[in-house]
Amino acid sequence: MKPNLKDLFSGQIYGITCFETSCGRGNEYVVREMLKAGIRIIQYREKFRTKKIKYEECCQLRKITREYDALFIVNDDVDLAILCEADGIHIGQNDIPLKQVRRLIKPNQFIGLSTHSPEQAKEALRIGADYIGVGPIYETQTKKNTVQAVGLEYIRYVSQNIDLPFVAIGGIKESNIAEVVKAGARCVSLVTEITEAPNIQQKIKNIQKRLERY
Ligand code: TZP
Ligand code: MG
Repeated sequence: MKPNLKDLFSGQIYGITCFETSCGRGNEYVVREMLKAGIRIIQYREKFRTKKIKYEECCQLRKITREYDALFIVNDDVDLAILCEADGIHIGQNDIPLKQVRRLIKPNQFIGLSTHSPEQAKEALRIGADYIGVGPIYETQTKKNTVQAVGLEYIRYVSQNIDLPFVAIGGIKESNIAEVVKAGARCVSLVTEITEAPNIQQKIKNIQKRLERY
């Protein structure tokens, strides 16, 4: 059975790996810090590593996330998601079409799709995405060649019109998370804010406090 993402995405931080911004710390260390601080959704997203290293890291992180009963999601690589028995796969607008990804994965695996506009959100619902990414909310350096920042208005639109779990992403920091939550986000992803933090667990605790307040 697929997990109930509506509940699992409620009031949560969605953790994403990013070796480039992790200040030399390995993904295993960073993910363990996230899990120790209470994050229960981890996405493996590495754009500049060989397939072999990605495979090895995914297998390792799959094991660790199981220890914490956390969801493990692989970005882009459907083959890796299948091989490491990830809970889900996350794809973008320019990846293999969702319908085809569905043919490859197991019935209990879910698919997340990045969206950047109301049209894409409606289409995601129509084609059966299990959850959507909503962003980039603010300008971000993390995603190269990315689309323009979509702003808080898009969060409002999705929270009011699209009946799918979603994660808000892109340029979100401890300092601006309040307005993201106020706009309707119940699940947020802060990539550099967390991976760059000298004390990752403390940073996550601070963000969690702000999430709880709204
Ligand atoms: N998708 C939209 S923006 C983004 C992704 C993967 C990167 C977000 O990184 P940051 O550091 O939280 O701005
Ligand atoms: Mg992709």
